[in-house]
Amino acid sequence: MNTKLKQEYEQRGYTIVRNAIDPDLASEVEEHVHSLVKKYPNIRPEQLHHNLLVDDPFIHRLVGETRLLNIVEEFIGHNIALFAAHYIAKPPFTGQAVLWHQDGTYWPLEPMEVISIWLAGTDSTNKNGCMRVIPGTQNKKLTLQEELQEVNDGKNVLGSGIYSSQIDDTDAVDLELNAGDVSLHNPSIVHGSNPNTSDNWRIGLTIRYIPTSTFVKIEGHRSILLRGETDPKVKNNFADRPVFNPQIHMKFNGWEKWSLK
Ligand SMILES: O=C(O)CCC(=O)C(=O)O
Repeated sequence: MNTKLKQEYEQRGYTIVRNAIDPDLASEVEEHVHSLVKKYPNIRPEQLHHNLLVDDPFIHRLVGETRLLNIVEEFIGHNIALFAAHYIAKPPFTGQAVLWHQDGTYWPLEPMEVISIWLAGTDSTNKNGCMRVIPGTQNKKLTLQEELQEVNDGKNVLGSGIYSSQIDDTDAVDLELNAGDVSLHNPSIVHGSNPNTSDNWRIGLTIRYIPTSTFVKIEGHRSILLRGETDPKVKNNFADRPVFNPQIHMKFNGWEKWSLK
């Protein structure tokens, strides 16, 4: 058990694991985003949401990566599911910002037992709009959705955020990562990111892991069972294991294992 990682997370509401996945897998993440951008030309690359990913064999392979699940198991135990994944890929010069928010505001999870991994598919720095957190805010109560400011100016990944008058970002920390690193954050911590005005892509995958005892209260939502057992008392839906189809899926290392049910 990596108690240092847990201690850091408990104290600060976030922590970082360097080289959490191999460079080859991180390169595939980058390639995957570019393949999805081609496949969905009318969808902004910051908006490649769970519904577009949940039947994709590469995503199942990636979120089920043993090294990631071993980290997650320390926090939420052995019975692990994916609640949601979302690529927030910011293109050069025009990449959108993410307004200050707490993830838990948006999630109908019962209980709110969940851990987020933010996986870097490219380097993610202050220059290209890395994620930023305000340490200590993981202990604040969740802002309700009706208390948020709605902002639909096309410049933000989320259409809402916490009013800036309620934010003190003096102590905000840039979570600068290299491709293949991950950060972990608490569902209550206030976080966001600046636009990408640099000439490089900033690619990140948000991966939300829950214990199978957490109920996802969204009609028709499909989670992915990744390790251990489902909980018979908790009626979540799970996606089937996808079958690799070269017409629609990116080829990746190990795709053959996904070519048969
Ligand atoms: O990708 C970003 O800049 C923000 C990510 C985020 O809000 C999250 O992972 O909850």
